[in-house]
Order: sequence, then structure tokens, then C-alpha cells
Amino acid sequence: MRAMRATWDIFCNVVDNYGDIGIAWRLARGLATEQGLAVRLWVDDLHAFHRIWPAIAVDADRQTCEGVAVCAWRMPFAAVRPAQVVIEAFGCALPESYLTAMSVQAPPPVWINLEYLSAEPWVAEHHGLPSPHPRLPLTKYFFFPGYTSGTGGLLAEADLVERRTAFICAGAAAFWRQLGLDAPPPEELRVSLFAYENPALPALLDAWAADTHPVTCLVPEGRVIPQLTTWLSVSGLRAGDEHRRGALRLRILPFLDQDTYDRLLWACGLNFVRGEDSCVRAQWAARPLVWQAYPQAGAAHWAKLDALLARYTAGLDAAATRAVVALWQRWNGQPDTPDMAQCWAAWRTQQNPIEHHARAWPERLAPAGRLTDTLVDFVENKLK
Ligand code: TRH
Repeated sequence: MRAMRATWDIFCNVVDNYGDIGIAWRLARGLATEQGLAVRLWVDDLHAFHRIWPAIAVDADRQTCEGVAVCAWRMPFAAVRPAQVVIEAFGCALPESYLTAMSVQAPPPVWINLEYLSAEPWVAEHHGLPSPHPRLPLTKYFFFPGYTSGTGGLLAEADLVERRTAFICAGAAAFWRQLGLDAPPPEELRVSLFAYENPALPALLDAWAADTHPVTCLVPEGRVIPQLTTWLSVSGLRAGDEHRRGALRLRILPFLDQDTYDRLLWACGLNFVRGEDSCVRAQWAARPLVWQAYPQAGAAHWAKLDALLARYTAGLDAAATRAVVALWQRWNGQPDTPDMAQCWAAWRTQQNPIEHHARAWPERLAPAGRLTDTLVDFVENKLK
């Protein structure tokens, strides 16, 4: 395969949060470690990268990590020979000098814009479309991840299901010890919470505090800490802090490295996730999830939310579907949803079928394909 012999450059501009680098990093290490490709990853914010992958040195211009050449994307941009395959993550706009160098390279690189993931039906129609550059003799292709065949599929390691199964079979006791926690007793629901600031959060915490069974909520340090501080009426919160209110035990975790965060999703009974990457990982975790879509102007994210809900609840019975839809929509601030106490009570009542559905869900994702495979195939076709 020619794509396997080609060199690859991936460009990542960290706009905000951790999704851009989280996805670029999973992609880069997948291509390098599984497919054996020569990958350079250009990142303009090594501090954000260091948060999700602490082995990254924040001040190194160039370093090798997990088989990937990680390069600091600084301006003015270094004069380098472009790779044969160039991936621009999320339309991040390549440096002008690099673009010019691409345009005089023969043959020109295969240039791909990796788009955001959406479950909306139009994705398959747009996947792979070309866009000629207005001035230069270059064509950019839009590559859409997605939930169906005919899209770019989803990021997943080839051995993800086996690793998760082995983790579950071995029991998560050692993992909980590593986080300074005991394994949950059978009656406890253990929840992870990764979210943007959210007006629905206080009512959710109230519902957990009023639950008839213990709920332990684990929160990696991040954007919801000020809201938790207010709800608890405490002066501050940091990793290791723990507070109890009624049935709820709230524990702050340090921000975890990406692999440890994946294991947290595998180990918890319910995961609140946000944005793009953690949402996909929570689906692969085969556990119930509640997704907070990245808020967009004009509430465009509600369409994304409803599109994923429609896919995710297919095959789930009517009462469980209603419970999942109501909780996700309330969490995302959609109007005309029941209040949070009702949403939570309905979810609890339907917990068994929802768990059953979540366990089977990864099999339903498989036909979409793995993004690294579909990408290599796509490039292979363009290099022919
Ligand atoms: O951080 P995010 O909100 O990123 C967002 C979205 O991707 C959104 O679509 C995009 O438009 C915006 O950024 C710019 O959520 P996401 O996508 O889940 O990315 C978080 C990453 O952080 C993911 O790779 C998992 C990782 N992570 C850790 O490594 N450790 C942790 O403790 C936690 C909570 C997350």
C-alpha cells in the first residue's frame, strides 16, 4: 500500500478545551503505532497537550512520543518539506509558507480536512468531497467521521474492545486504588462527570443527593468546579477533596491522562461526557452515558444532540428511550423537557434496559469502520 510508505503531517490548532488535541493525538498515535506510518504532529499549544498526555514536554520544539514526531507549531513557521499526506484538523488553516511549499511539490500532497463528528444524516453525502484551492494547484478533501458506513467512521484502537473486556474481567479494584478510592459496593452508582458550565447541574446534584441509593460522582478538575463550589457552599475545591450531601458523595479527581480517563469511563456505571472525543469513548465504554454537546450559536448543537439520540436509542424500548431522551435534552437545556428530578427518577427506573443497551452498543458502531483504517484507504485511493 502506497499510503503506508507515505509520510504524514497532522496539524492541530488548539482552539479551546481538549477535543482538538485529544482527537489529533488519538489519530496520530493510531496511525503511527498501529499502521506503522511516519507521522509528524504539529501542535500550537503544548500545554493543552501536556494536560491530556503528561509525557509531552511543553518547551520542546521536537520530541518523539509513542512513535509520533511531535513538533511545536510556531510562527514564523519552520521551512520544512511537506509530507505526502497532510491532515488539517478541523479547518485549522495551514501556515501560508507550508501551503506554498505543498503547491510546488510533485506530486502535490493528499490534503485532507478532518471534520467534526456528527450523527446527522447529511454527513455521508459530504464525506470525501473535494474543494479546489482558489489560487494554488491543490485540492482539499473533506473527511467526515461518522456513525454509518460511507463516512470516515470513528476513532478506535484495533484492540479497544479486548483491552476493555480484559480490564472489566480483571475487576477494577486496582484501578480504583490507583485513584485513591475503594471499589463501589453493589448498591452504589458510580458516575463520572465531565461537563461545561451547565445551568442544569445544581438540580442534578439535588436529585443525586435525594436518591434512595448511594451515588458517588467523580469529577476530574475542570470547568464545573466553580458551580460545584457554589452548590456545596465551600470556599474552594481541588483534587482529592470529597464532600457528602445526602446520598451523594462528590469527589474531585486530578485531570487524568487520556488512557486513564478511558479506564475511568470503563469503570463507572454512568458517564457524563461532553464535546466529541469523550462522547465517542463513552460509547465504546459500553456504559450508559449522558452527552453535553459543545454549545453553538443559535442552539445548532441541539440538532446534533437529537441526531445522536435518534441513532443511539434505536432498538431501545419506548419507556427507556423516553428516559434517555429526556435526561439528555434537559442536560442540554432544551425547552419543554420534564424537570431534572423527574428526568433522573425516570432514568433510574429504566436503568436496567439502558445498561443492557449500552453493553450491546459498541457492536452497532462497528459497521461505520475505524477512522484510521478509512483514512488510510481514502489516501490510498487518492495516491493511485
Ligand atoms: O474538551 P472538549 O469539550 O473538546 C471540545 C469538543 O471536541 C468540541 O467538539 C470542539 O469543538 C471543542 O473542543 C473545540 O471535549 P472532548 O472532545 O471530549 O475532549 C476532551 C479530551 O480530553 C478527550 O480526548 C478526553 C480528554 N480527557 C483527559 O485526557 N483527561 C481527563 O481527565 C478528561 C476529563 C478528559
